Amino acid sequence: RAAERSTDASGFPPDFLWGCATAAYQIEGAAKEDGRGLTNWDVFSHTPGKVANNATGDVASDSYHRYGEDIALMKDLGVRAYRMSLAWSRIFPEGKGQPNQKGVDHYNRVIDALLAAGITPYVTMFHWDLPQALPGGWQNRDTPKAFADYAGFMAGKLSDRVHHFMTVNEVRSFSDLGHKSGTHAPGLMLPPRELNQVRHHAILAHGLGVGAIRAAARPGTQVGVADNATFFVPVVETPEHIAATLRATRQENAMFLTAIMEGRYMDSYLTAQGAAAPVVQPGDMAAIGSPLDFLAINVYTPFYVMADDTPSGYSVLPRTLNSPRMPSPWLYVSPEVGYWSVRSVSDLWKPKTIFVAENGCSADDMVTPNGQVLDPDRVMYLRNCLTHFRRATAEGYPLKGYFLWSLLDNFEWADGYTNRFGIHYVDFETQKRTPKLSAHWYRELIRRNALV
Ligand code: GBH
Repeated sequence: RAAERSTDASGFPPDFLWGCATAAYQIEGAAKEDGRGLTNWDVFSHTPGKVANNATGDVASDSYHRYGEDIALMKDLGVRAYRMSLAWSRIFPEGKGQPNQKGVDHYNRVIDALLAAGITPYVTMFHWDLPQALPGGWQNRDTPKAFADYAGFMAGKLSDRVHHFMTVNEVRSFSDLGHKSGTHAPGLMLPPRELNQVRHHAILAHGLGVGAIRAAARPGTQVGVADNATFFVPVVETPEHIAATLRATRQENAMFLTAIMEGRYMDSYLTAQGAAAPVVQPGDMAAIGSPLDFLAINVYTPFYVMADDTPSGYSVLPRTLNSPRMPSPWLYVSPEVGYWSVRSVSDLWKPKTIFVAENGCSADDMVTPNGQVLDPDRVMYLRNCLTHFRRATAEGYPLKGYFLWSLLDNFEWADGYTNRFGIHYVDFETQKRTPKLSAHWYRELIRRNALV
């Protein structure tokens, strides 16, 4: 097998980590089992009109019961790593207070089964399912503290076997979709000052979480964040447009990843927000800027950017009517983001290690009469993205691994079950899993450690 591994222009570094990703609320189901507490997503999805077809995560892909089957699928693919999230409300049903041992037992079983299959777990502490009992949710400054307590507690339980933790998934998504557009839980549309405070609490949760995980975990435990920074691609690869790309990346993520990587809010952000700027307490920015062992990025849709002589020095191009996209209306096809996402964070902040924590797409799955599931559009999308991620590795950027979103079809948040991101098809009536064409393709790519 090693002899077959490619060293030509399609190859990835020999130790490149191939994986798949999922998140608790999207796959587990078992919403009322073993003492799990209610989350904001239970409430939101059970509110008529919030999720497509009023779908919920009550059952989802039933992975709470079928994790053994899911691990077998991964073993079959040959992935070396699995990015999963923990459901905070299985551990602390009220968000804080008394832990629920049955929740801890569940994740111990999953981790042990992964290790027995030779698959390394990468654990995200929070992927959007907030315990409903926490008063005021992310608007309350106590929530980041409760998060840190929970994250530290679980790091203490798992760090004998789990060596990579991500604090939170996508601060922008759960802040803004939940509290600005209101399209995700808890469905609020807050005015700017309150919104900025939620954003501050989100990155503060990350920062306090880093400290709590480090304090509780064994030495050597690696801690990072999984963020979907807004990424940019230069319209033309010339020095001035590349410089504009870096300016845009830093500026447009000022209240999220830029603050995390730099430990301060950019002056231009604070000035622009004026009276709506968040209230920052002493010590907050130091926590938010805690040095990380790795940076994990979720990479989907970028914007094209060009240099100009406006005060910011750049303009973001609008989408055109016919920009190609996948079935999720927000998911434009711009595979160059694979290279530019990695290069931008690397040039700006020099993280020692970068992982792609998510990349993938919805696509139309065609089920043949003999039960095969064909998704050539997904293969096209993934192959193109990986071509550009490969360029980043070839140029020496410290991209060490890639987690494909997603291992299997699941609850796609406000889209319910209408958009499928899996490389395994899930029949949501029977819960039967079927590898799609893309799974066969990914297996072959991993086997060769090269584009295929
Ligand atoms: C990721 O978010 C999530 O981490 C993951 O849970 C999810 O399943 C996956 O992507 C696929 O969506 O409809 O106009 O309100 C990706 C970033 C940002 C994508 C917000 C969806 C909603 C845009 N997400 N976006 S809109």
